[in-house]
Amino acid sequence: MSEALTPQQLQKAPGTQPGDPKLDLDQIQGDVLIGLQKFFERFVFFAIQDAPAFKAALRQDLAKRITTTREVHQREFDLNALKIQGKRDRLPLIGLNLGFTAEGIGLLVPGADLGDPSFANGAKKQAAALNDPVDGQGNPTTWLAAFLNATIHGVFLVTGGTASAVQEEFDRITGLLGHAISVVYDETGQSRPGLERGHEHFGWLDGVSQPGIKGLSDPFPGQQLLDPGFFVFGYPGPTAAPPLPWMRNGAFMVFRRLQQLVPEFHQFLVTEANDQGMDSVLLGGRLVGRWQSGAPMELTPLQDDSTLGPDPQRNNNFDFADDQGERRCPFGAHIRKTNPRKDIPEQFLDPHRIIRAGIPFGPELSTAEQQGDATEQERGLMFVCYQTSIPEQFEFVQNKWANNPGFVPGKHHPDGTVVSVGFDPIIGQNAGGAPRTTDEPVPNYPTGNVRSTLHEPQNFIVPTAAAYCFVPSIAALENELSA
Ligand code: N7H
Repeated sequence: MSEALTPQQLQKAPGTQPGDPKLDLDQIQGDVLIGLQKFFERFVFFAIQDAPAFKAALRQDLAKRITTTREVHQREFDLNALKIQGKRDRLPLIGLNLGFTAEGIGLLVPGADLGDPSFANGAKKQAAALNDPVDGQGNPTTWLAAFLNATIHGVFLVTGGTASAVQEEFDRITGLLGHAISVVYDETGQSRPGLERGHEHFGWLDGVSQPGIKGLSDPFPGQQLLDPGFFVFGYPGPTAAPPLPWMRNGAFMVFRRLQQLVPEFHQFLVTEANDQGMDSVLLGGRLVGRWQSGAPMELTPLQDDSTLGPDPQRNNNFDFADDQGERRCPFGAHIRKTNPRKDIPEQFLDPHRIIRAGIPFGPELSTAEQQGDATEQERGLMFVCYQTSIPEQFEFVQNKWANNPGFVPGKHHPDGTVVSVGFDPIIGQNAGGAPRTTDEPVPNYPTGNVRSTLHEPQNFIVPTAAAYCFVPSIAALENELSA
């Protein structure tokens, strides 16, 4: 998750090598490649009630208010400068981005085919294929009613450094649109407080690893540098030309509201670690592939190093190539399942990378929840990711990697038997919610003489909503979508 202002982002310099594609930073919405700066992020899902009025507002006012990649990039440097001066003031930093579902695009540009079957189907129809719990008709059983029953045409992402800045922008947008839209679902995610800033609700530092982008990023050691066309249309990458010319500088956004059962997960770590005769903090680290501080197990397998996690020069400088016995990190660890690095050849890895840009939602744990080991108030992650193909990127990672116990294939135990890697213990979903296993939770570093299996009795992440959107360029908002 790139909750903006990660250490990487703050320290990153604009890097363009000769021959790199020239990105149109004024056209690409700001959340796509770098991430809007956000302490608060309001997700405003809406239905268009009056298409001509909506188009008029979009053309005249809204498109100009959208925060671009250039602005986000500039803000990083401004913030970095403040940080260097030791100033920690919260700036308003209002951000606004806008995406449309297939139904929304269909209303604005009738007959438009964006060439992505999952986008066209919509998130609800794709839920069963992701192993979200569904009923006999394929309807998700754990989703919020608004995402099951209502028509959603689009979403505004309203971000800012303060709650009041976000509220002001929300009022401005809804004021401009008047009766042209009705709000279907509205929820604000926010960074966790104090030292937990940048950490998701299970406790881990998030936003540590993102792919670098040619023409934009100066890669840190170990950071893969990819063609921009994997994430934004109209540039070198998997698809030479977008299916429609106005898709240039646009991207697909996947939104998933993922509830996290935090006390239950922590209790599970303690019980399981006890059964396996190990430390629960170490077990958690092996399931994610990083210590809570962000330090990779690959670089420090037996004890945390709190200086490593926030250090972009070191925190991705590993590739699993020298760890074919799961000694440092299990094959099934969340970060190894979702980015297996050198476990698989580059040509099978690159087409499936995503840029993450989520934010936590919900309150901190109450004392009662901590003491009772049971969730009473909902909390979790507003997971957001960007790509140019939903089936090949988000859905592929969730379905073909995290949910697939056979991935990574071709791994062997020291005795020659094949490793059944198991599910991603964080996000893996088994059809019907059946219990899941993952290989080698117990550290076998450095000797490799322990063999163990993790038994997970339940999912600790519950999908509660999803939407597939297209996030157009500024020009498309001003022209084709508002014509
Ligand atoms: Fe994951 N977590 O807290 O355990 N994730 N993730 N994720 N995730 C990552 O590198 C988490 C989810 C990826 O390149 C970290 O930012 C949680 C989904 C990918 O090394 C942590 C949820 C999908 C990476 C978490 C969740 C992914 C990644 C390490 C849900 C895609 C980069 C810190 C509530 C389908 C891997 C970091 C790499 C990293 C957690 C969801 C994918 C701590 C709690 C749905 C590609």
